Amino acid sequence: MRYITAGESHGPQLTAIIEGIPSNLPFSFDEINKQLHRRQKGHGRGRRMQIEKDTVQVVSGVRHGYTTGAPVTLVVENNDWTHWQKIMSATPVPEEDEARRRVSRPRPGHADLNGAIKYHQRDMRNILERSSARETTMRVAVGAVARQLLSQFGIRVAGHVKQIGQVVAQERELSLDELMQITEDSPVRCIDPDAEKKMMELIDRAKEEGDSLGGIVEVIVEGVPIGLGSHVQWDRKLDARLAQAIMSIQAFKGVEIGIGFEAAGLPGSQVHDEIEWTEGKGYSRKTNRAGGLEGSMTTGMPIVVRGVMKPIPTLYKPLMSVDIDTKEPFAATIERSDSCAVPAASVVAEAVIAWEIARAMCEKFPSDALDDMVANVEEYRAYTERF
Ligand code: EPS
Repeated sequence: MRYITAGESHGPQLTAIIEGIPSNLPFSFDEINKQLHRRQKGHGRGRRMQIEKDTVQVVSGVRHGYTTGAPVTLVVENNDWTHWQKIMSATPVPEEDEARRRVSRPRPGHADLNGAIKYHQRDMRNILERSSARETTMRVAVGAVARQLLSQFGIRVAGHVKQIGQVVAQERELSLDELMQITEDSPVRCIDPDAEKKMMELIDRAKEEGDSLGGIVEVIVEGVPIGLGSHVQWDRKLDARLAQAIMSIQAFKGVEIGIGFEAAGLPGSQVHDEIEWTEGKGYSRKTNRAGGLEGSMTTGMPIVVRGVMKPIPTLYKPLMSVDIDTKEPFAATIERSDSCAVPAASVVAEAVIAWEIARAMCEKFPSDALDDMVANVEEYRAYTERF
Protein backbone atom coordinates (compact mmCIF):
# COMPACT_ATOMS: atom_id res chain seq x y z
CA MET A 1 0.00 0.00 0.00
CA ARG A 2 1.30 3.43 -0.85
CA TYR A 3 0.12 6.97 -1.41
CA ILE A 4 1.39 10.29 -2.63
CA THR A 5 -0.05 13.75 -2.21
CA ALA A 6 0.07 16.77 -4.51
CA GLY A 7 -1.06 20.36 -4.33
CA GLU A 8 -0.03 23.82 -3.14
CA SER A 9 -1.44 25.69 -0.14
CA HIS A 10 -3.07 28.31 -2.40
CA GLY A 11 -3.42 26.22 -5.55
CA PRO A 12 -6.80 25.06 -6.83
CA GLN A 13 -6.85 21.75 -4.97
CA LEU A 14 -5.04 19.15 -2.90
CA THR A 15 -4.89 15.59 -4.22
CA ALA A 16 -3.94 12.16 -2.90
CA ILE A 17 -3.65 8.89 -4.80
CA ILE A 18 -3.80 5.72 -2.70
CA GLU A 19 -2.92 2.35 -4.13
CA GLY A 20 -3.42 -1.08 -2.59
CA ILE A 21 -6.67 -0.65 -0.65
CA PRO A 22 -8.47 -4.01 -0.91
CA SER A 23 -11.72 -4.12 -2.88
CA ASN A 24 -15.17 -4.19 -1.25
CA LEU A 25 -14.25 -1.91 1.64
CA PRO A 26 -17.35 0.11 2.61
CA PHE A 27 -16.38 3.71 1.90
CA SER A 28 -17.78 6.59 3.94
CA PHE A 29 -17.41 10.18 2.72
CA ASP A 30 -18.85 11.35 6.06
CA GLU A 31 -16.05 9.62 7.93
CA ILE A 32 -13.40 11.42 5.85
CA ASN A 33 -15.17 14.79 6.19
CA LYS A 34 -15.48 14.25 9.94
CA GLN A 35 -11.70 13.77 10.18
CA LEU A 36 -11.02 16.79 7.95
CA HIS A 37 -13.24 18.88 10.19
CA ARG A 38 -11.37 17.70 13.31
CA ARG A 39 -8.09 18.86 11.74
CA GLN A 40 -9.48 22.32 11.08
CA LYS A 41 -10.40 22.93 14.71
CA GLY A 42 -8.30 23.86 17.74
CA HIS A 43 -7.59 26.96 19.79
CA GLY A 44 -4.76 28.90 18.15
CA ARG A 45 -5.64 28.33 14.51
CA GLY A 46 -5.33 31.24 12.07
CA ARG A 47 -7.77 32.91 9.68
CA ARG A 48 -7.27 30.40 6.87
CA MET A 49 -9.42 27.90 8.71
CA GLN A 50 -12.34 30.32 8.51
CA ILE A 51 -11.99 30.44 4.73
CA GLU A 52 -11.81 26.69 4.21
CA LYS A 53 -14.45 24.05 4.80
CA ASP A 54 -12.44 21.02 3.78
CA THR A 55 -14.64 18.48 2.03
CA VAL A 56 -13.48 15.42 0.12
CA GLN A 57 -14.30 14.45 -3.44
CA VAL A 58 -13.49 10.97 -4.69
CA VAL A 59 -12.64 10.75 -8.36
CA SER A 60 -11.47 7.15 -8.71
CA GLY A 61 -11.40 3.73 -7.09
CA VAL A 62 -14.79 3.84 -5.37
CA ARG A 63 -18.13 2.82 -6.89
CA HIS A 64 -21.56 2.72 -5.27
CA GLY A 65 -20.04 3.11 -1.81
CA TYR A 66 -17.34 0.41 -2.02
CA THR A 67 -13.69 0.37 -3.09
CA THR A 68 -12.99 -1.54 -6.30
CA GLY A 69 -9.30 -2.34 -5.70
CA ALA A 70 -8.27 0.39 -8.19
CA PRO A 71 -6.25 3.44 -7.06
CA VAL A 72 -8.39 5.74 -4.90
CA THR A 73 -8.00 9.43 -5.76
CA LEU A 74 -9.09 11.99 -3.19
CA VAL A 75 -9.45 15.71 -3.89
CA VAL A 76 -10.01 18.64 -1.53
CA GLU A 77 -10.55 22.02 -3.18
CA ASN A 78 -8.94 25.15 -1.68
CA ASN A 79 -11.62 27.82 -1.27
CA ASP A 80 -8.83 30.41 -0.90
CA TRP A 81 -7.76 29.68 -4.51
CA THR A 82 -10.26 32.26 -5.75
CA HIS A 83 -8.01 34.97 -4.19
CA TRP A 84 -4.81 33.49 -5.59
CA GLN A 85 -5.67 32.55 -9.18
CA LYS A 86 -3.25 34.97 -10.83
CA ILE A 87 -0.50 34.58 -8.23
CA MET A 88 -0.64 30.78 -8.45
CA SER A 89 -1.49 30.50 -12.15
CA ALA A 90 0.06 27.52 -13.97
CA THR A 91 0.24 29.55 -17.20
CA PRO A 92 2.48 32.64 -17.60
CA VAL A 93 1.07 35.92 -16.21
CA PRO A 94 2.07 39.61 -16.74
CA GLU A 95 5.23 40.69 -14.89
CA GLU A 96 3.37 42.76 -12.28
CA ASP A 97 1.32 39.68 -11.31
CA GLU A 98 4.44 37.52 -11.25
CA ALA A 99 5.97 39.79 -8.59
CA ARG A 100 2.85 39.86 -6.40
CA ARG A 101 3.36 38.02 -3.11
CA ARG A 102 6.93 37.19 -4.09
CA VAL A 103 8.92 36.03 -1.05
CA SER A 104 12.54 37.21 -0.82
CA ARG A 105 13.04 37.20 2.99
CA PRO A 106 13.15 33.59 4.18
CA ARG A 107 11.53 32.69 7.50
CA PRO A 108 14.02 31.15 9.98
CA GLY A 109 12.91 27.58 10.68
CA HIS A 110 10.93 27.12 7.46
CA ALA A 111 11.89 25.39 4.20
CA ASP A 112 12.12 28.73 2.36
CA LEU A 113 15.87 29.29 2.04
CA ASN A 114 17.16 25.72 1.71
CA GLY A 115 14.43 24.90 -0.77
CA ALA A 116 15.05 28.04 -2.83
CA ILE A 117 18.77 27.29 -3.09
CA LYS A 118 18.18 23.61 -3.85
CA TYR A 119 15.51 24.19 -6.52
CA HIS A 120 17.06 27.39 -7.99
CA GLN A 121 14.03 29.55 -7.10
CA ARG A 122 14.39 33.31 -6.64
CA ASP A 123 10.77 33.46 -5.44
CA MET A 124 10.54 31.43 -2.27
CA ARG A 125 6.77 31.16 -2.70
CA ASN A 126 7.62 28.24 -5.00
CA ILE A 127 8.93 26.45 -1.91
CA LEU A 128 6.58 27.59 0.84
CA GLU A 129 3.42 26.76 -1.09
CA ARG A 130 4.32 23.08 -0.99
CA SER A 131 6.09 22.95 2.37
CA SER A 132 3.01 24.51 4.03
CA ALA A 133 1.17 22.41 6.57
CA ARG A 134 -1.90 22.80 4.36
CA GLU A 135 -0.69 19.47 2.90
CA THR A 136 -1.67 17.74 6.14
CA THR A 137 -5.27 17.95 4.88
CA MET A 138 -4.48 15.06 2.54
CA ARG A 139 -2.64 13.08 5.21
CA VAL A 140 -5.81 13.24 7.27
CA ALA A 141 -7.98 12.25 4.29
CA VAL A 142 -5.71 9.27 3.53
CA GLY A 143 -5.62 8.37 7.23
CA ALA A 144 -9.43 8.43 7.28
CA VAL A 145 -9.50 5.79 4.52
CA ALA A 146 -6.97 3.75 6.52
CA ARG A 147 -9.19 4.05 9.60
CA GLN A 148 -12.11 2.62 7.64
CA LEU A 149 -10.01 -0.42 6.81
CA LEU A 150 -8.79 -0.75 10.42
CA SER A 151 -12.35 -0.52 11.77
CA GLN A 152 -13.12 -3.79 9.93
CA PHE A 153 -10.73 -5.47 12.37
CA GLY A 154 -11.77 -3.59 15.51
CA ILE A 155 -8.58 -1.46 15.45
CA ARG A 156 -9.09 2.08 16.77
CA VAL A 157 -6.81 5.11 16.79
CA ALA A 158 -7.06 8.08 19.15
CA GLY A 159 -4.84 11.04 19.94
CA HIS A 160 -4.46 13.82 22.46
CA VAL A 161 -2.29 16.80 23.33
CA LYS A 162 0.12 16.18 26.22
CA GLN A 163 1.93 19.49 26.28
CA ILE A 164 1.77 23.00 24.82
CA GLY A 165 4.68 25.29 25.63
CA GLN A 166 5.55 24.69 29.28
CA VAL A 167 2.06 23.44 30.21
CA VAL A 168 2.03 19.65 30.70
CA ALA A 169 -1.23 17.69 31.04
CA GLN A 170 -1.64 15.38 34.05
CA GLU A 171 -1.95 11.69 33.17
CA ARG A 172 -5.39 10.11 33.68
CA GLU A 173 -6.53 6.48 33.62
CA LEU A 174 -9.10 6.57 30.83
CA SER A 175 -10.61 4.09 28.39
CA LEU A 176 -10.11 4.90 24.72
CA ASP A 177 -13.79 5.88 24.46
CA GLU A 178 -13.47 8.29 27.39
CA LEU A 179 -10.28 9.77 25.95
CA MET A 180 -11.95 10.28 22.56
CA GLN A 181 -14.99 11.92 24.14
CA ILE A 182 -12.99 14.31 26.35
CA THR A 183 -10.54 15.37 23.64
CA GLU A 184 -13.35 15.95 21.14
CA ASP A 185 -14.91 18.44 23.55
CA SER A 186 -11.60 20.15 24.37
CA PRO A 187 -10.48 23.18 22.29
CA VAL A 188 -6.89 22.00 22.70
CA ARG A 189 -7.59 18.23 22.59
CA CYS A 190 -6.35 17.81 26.15
CA ILE A 191 -7.67 15.38 28.81
CA ASP A 192 -6.66 17.54 31.79
CA PRO A 193 -9.12 20.48 32.32
CA ASP A 194 -6.62 22.52 34.39
CA ALA A 195 -3.92 22.18 31.77
CA GLU A 196 -6.47 22.91 29.04
CA LYS A 197 -7.25 26.30 30.58
CA LYS A 198 -3.57 27.16 30.99
CA MET A 199 -2.80 26.04 27.44
CA MET A 200 -5.51 28.31 26.05
CA GLU A 201 -4.24 31.27 28.07
CA LEU A 202 -0.71 30.59 26.87
CA ILE A 203 -1.86 30.44 23.24
CA ASP A 204 -3.76 33.74 23.63
CA ARG A 205 -0.66 35.37 25.07
CA ALA A 206 1.57 34.02 22.28
CA LYS A 207 -0.89 35.35 19.71
CA GLU A 208 -0.91 38.80 21.31
CA GLU A 209 2.87 38.80 21.30
CA GLY A 210 3.12 37.72 17.65
CA ASP A 211 4.74 34.48 18.75
CA SER A 212 4.01 30.76 18.24
CA LEU A 213 3.98 27.61 20.39
CA GLY A 214 4.84 23.93 19.96
CA GLY A 215 4.06 20.90 22.06
CA ILE A 216 3.74 17.14 22.37
CA VAL A 217 0.98 14.90 20.99
CA GLU A 218 0.31 11.25 21.77
CA VAL A 219 -1.37 8.63 19.59
CA ILE A 220 -2.81 5.37 20.96
CA VAL A 221 -3.85 2.40 18.81
CA GLU A 222 -5.96 -0.38 20.31
CA GLY A 223 -6.99 -3.78 18.94
CA VAL A 224 -3.83 -4.50 16.95
CA PRO A 225 -2.96 -8.20 16.45
CA ILE A 226 0.40 -9.58 17.63
CA GLY A 227 3.18 -9.62 15.05
CA LEU A 228 2.68 -6.64 12.72
CA GLY A 229 6.05 -5.40 11.44
CA SER A 230 9.17 -7.56 11.55
CA HIS A 231 12.56 -7.90 13.21
CA VAL A 232 14.22 -9.37 10.11
CA GLN A 233 14.96 -6.28 8.00
CA TRP A 234 15.51 -2.59 8.80
CA ASP A 235 12.78 -1.29 6.53
CA ARG A 236 10.18 -3.71 7.87
CA LYS A 237 10.61 -2.62 11.50
CA LEU A 238 7.27 -1.14 12.50
CA ASP A 239 8.63 1.18 15.21
CA ALA A 240 10.97 2.70 12.61
CA ARG A 241 8.08 3.22 10.20
CA LEU A 242 5.94 4.84 12.87
CA ALA A 243 8.83 7.16 13.69
CA GLN A 244 9.16 8.12 10.03
CA ALA A 245 5.43 8.74 9.78
CA ILE A 246 5.51 11.11 12.76
CA MET A 247 8.70 12.85 11.62
CA SER A 248 7.16 13.40 8.19
CA ILE A 249 4.55 15.75 9.67
CA GLN A 250 5.46 19.39 9.09
CA ALA A 251 7.29 20.95 12.10
CA PHE A 252 7.81 17.64 13.98
CA LYS A 253 11.27 17.30 15.49
CA GLY A 254 11.14 14.24 17.73
CA VAL A 255 9.37 10.96 18.41
CA GLU A 256 9.06 8.49 21.28
CA ILE A 257 7.47 5.06 21.59
CA GLY A 258 6.25 3.84 24.99
CA ILE A 259 8.29 5.37 27.79
CA GLY A 260 10.76 6.48 25.08
CA PHE A 261 13.58 8.72 26.31
CA GLU A 262 12.74 7.94 29.94
CA ALA A 263 14.13 4.42 29.39
CA ALA A 264 17.66 5.86 29.26
CA GLY A 265 17.61 6.59 33.00
CA LEU A 266 15.97 3.40 34.29
CA PRO A 267 17.31 -0.11 34.97
CA GLY A 268 16.06 -2.91 32.72
CA SER A 269 13.86 -4.29 35.49
CA GLN A 270 11.83 -1.07 35.36
CA VAL A 271 11.73 -0.82 31.59
CA HIS A 272 10.64 -4.23 30.29
CA ASP A 273 7.10 -5.54 30.62
CA GLU A 274 6.48 -8.91 32.27
CA ILE A 275 4.67 -11.45 30.14
CA GLU A 276 1.47 -13.21 31.27
CA TRP A 277 -1.02 -15.63 29.77
CA THR A 278 -4.74 -15.90 30.53
CA GLU A 279 -7.32 -18.44 29.38
CA GLY A 280 -9.37 -17.17 26.42
CA LYS A 281 -7.14 -14.13 25.95
CA GLY A 282 -3.68 -15.56 25.38
CA TYR A 283 -0.50 -13.55 25.92
CA SER A 284 -0.30 -10.02 27.24
CA ARG A 285 2.03 -7.78 29.27
CA LYS A 286 1.54 -6.67 32.88
CA THR A 287 2.65 -3.16 31.94
CA ASN A 288 3.07 -1.41 28.57
CA ARG A 289 6.26 0.60 28.84
CA ALA A 290 7.31 -0.73 25.42
CA GLY A 291 4.33 1.11 23.90
CA GLY A 292 3.02 -2.00 22.15
CA LEU A 293 6.21 -2.84 20.23
CA GLU A 294 8.99 -5.32 21.03
CA GLY A 295 11.55 -6.43 18.44
CA SER A 296 9.88 -3.96 16.05
CA MET A 297 6.72 -6.10 16.08
CA THR A 298 3.42 -5.46 17.78
CA THR A 299 2.87 -7.20 21.12
CA GLY A 300 -0.91 -6.88 20.98
CA MET A 301 -0.82 -4.23 23.72
CA PRO A 302 -1.89 -0.69 22.76
CA ILE A 303 0.61 1.13 20.57
CA VAL A 304 1.65 4.43 22.18
CA VAL A 305 3.59 6.97 20.08
CA ARG A 306 4.42 10.57 20.93
CA GLY A 307 5.69 13.34 18.70
CA VAL A 308 7.20 16.75 19.40
CA MET A 309 6.08 19.69 17.29
CA LYS A 310 8.24 22.80 17.27
CA PRO A 311 6.54 26.21 17.34
CA ILE A 312 5.39 27.20 13.82
CA PRO A 313 8.21 29.25 12.25
CA THR A 314 5.97 31.92 10.72
CA LEU A 315 5.95 34.72 13.31
CA TYR A 316 3.83 37.86 13.27
CA LYS A 317 6.72 39.48 15.13
CA PRO A 318 9.35 38.01 12.80
CA LEU A 319 12.93 37.04 13.57
CA MET A 320 15.73 38.59 11.59
CA SER A 321 16.64 37.18 8.22
CA VAL A 322 18.38 38.30 5.03
CA ASP A 323 16.80 39.64 1.84
CA ILE A 324 18.12 37.41 -0.95
CA ASP A 325 18.05 40.33 -3.44
CA THR A 326 20.14 42.80 -1.43
CA LYS A 327 21.77 40.46 1.13
CA GLU A 328 20.82 43.10 3.71
CA PRO A 329 19.42 42.10 7.10
CA PHE A 330 15.62 42.27 7.17
CA ALA A 331 12.81 40.93 9.30
CA ALA A 332 11.51 37.68 7.76
CA THR A 333 8.40 37.71 5.57
CA ILE A 334 5.09 37.49 7.43
CA GLU A 335 2.74 34.90 6.00
CA ARG A 336 -0.66 34.32 7.51
CA SER A 337 -0.29 31.50 10.03
CA ASP A 338 -1.49 29.82 13.22
CA SER A 339 -0.13 30.77 16.64
CA CYS A 340 -0.44 27.13 17.73
CA ALA A 341 -1.41 24.13 15.59
CA VAL A 342 -0.58 21.38 18.12
CA PRO A 343 -4.27 20.33 18.58
CA ALA A 344 -4.65 20.01 14.79
CA ALA A 345 -1.32 18.18 14.61
CA SER A 346 -2.63 15.55 17.02
CA VAL A 347 -5.32 14.72 14.42
CA VAL A 348 -2.63 14.55 11.73
CA ALA A 349 -0.52 12.27 13.94
CA GLU A 350 -3.49 9.91 14.39
CA ALA A 351 -3.91 9.84 10.60
CA VAL A 352 -0.29 9.02 9.72
CA ILE A 353 -0.18 6.30 12.39
CA ALA A 354 -3.51 4.85 11.16
CA TRP A 355 -2.02 4.67 7.67
CA GLU A 356 1.14 2.84 8.84
CA ILE A 357 -0.88 0.33 10.87
CA ALA A 358 -3.21 -0.28 7.91
CA ARG A 359 -0.16 -0.78 5.69
CA ALA A 360 1.34 -3.23 8.18
CA MET A 361 -2.00 -5.10 8.29
CA CYS A 362 -2.04 -5.37 4.49
CA GLU A 363 1.52 -6.71 4.51
CA LYS A 364 0.75 -9.31 7.17
CA PHE A 365 -2.57 -10.30 5.55
CA PRO A 366 -2.10 -9.56 1.83
CA SER A 367 -5.46 -9.80 0.05
CA ASP A 368 -6.98 -8.21 -3.03
CA ALA A 369 -10.46 -8.30 -1.53
CA LEU A 370 -11.60 -7.35 1.97
CA ASP A 371 -13.51 -10.64 2.46
CA ASP A 372 -10.26 -12.66 2.17
CA MET A 373 -8.45 -10.29 4.49
CA VAL A 374 -11.16 -10.56 7.17
CA ALA A 375 -11.03 -14.37 7.02
CA ASN A 376 -7.22 -14.35 7.27
CA VAL A 377 -7.20 -12.01 10.25
CA GLU A 378 -9.84 -14.03 12.10
CA GLU A 379 -7.91 -17.25 11.56
CA TYR A 380 -4.66 -15.66 12.70
CA ARG A 381 -6.27 -14.20 15.82
CA ALA A 382 -7.64 -17.62 16.79
CA TYR A 383 -4.14 -19.06 16.26
CA THR A 384 -2.44 -16.43 18.47
CA GLU A 385 -4.89 -17.23 21.30
CA ARG A 386 -4.10 -20.96 20.98
CA PHE A 387 -0.31 -20.53 20.71
C1 EPS B 1 -2.76 25.40 7.02
C2 EPS B 1 -2.91 26.30 6.01
C3 EPS B 1 -1.99 27.40 5.87
C4 EPS B 1 -1.46 27.88 7.22
C5 EPS B 1 -0.90 26.76 8.05
C6 EPS B 1 -1.68 25.51 8.02
O1 EPS B 1 -2.74 28.36 5.19
P1 EPS B 1 -2.30 29.88 4.92
O2 EPS B 1 -0.84 29.86 4.62
O3 EPS B 1 -3.15 30.31 3.74
O4 EPS B 1 -2.69 30.62 6.17
O5 EPS B 1 -2.51 28.48 7.96
O6 EPS B 1 0.39 26.44 7.60
C7 EPS B 1 1.46 26.91 8.29
C8 EPS B 1 1.35 27.52 9.42
C9 EPS B 1 2.77 26.70 7.72
O7 EPS B 1 3.75 27.25 8.27
O8 EPS B 1 2.88 26.02 6.74
C10 EPS B 1 -3.67 24.25 7.17
O9 EPS B 1 -4.55 24.00 6.31
O10 EPS B 1 -3.53 23.55 8.19
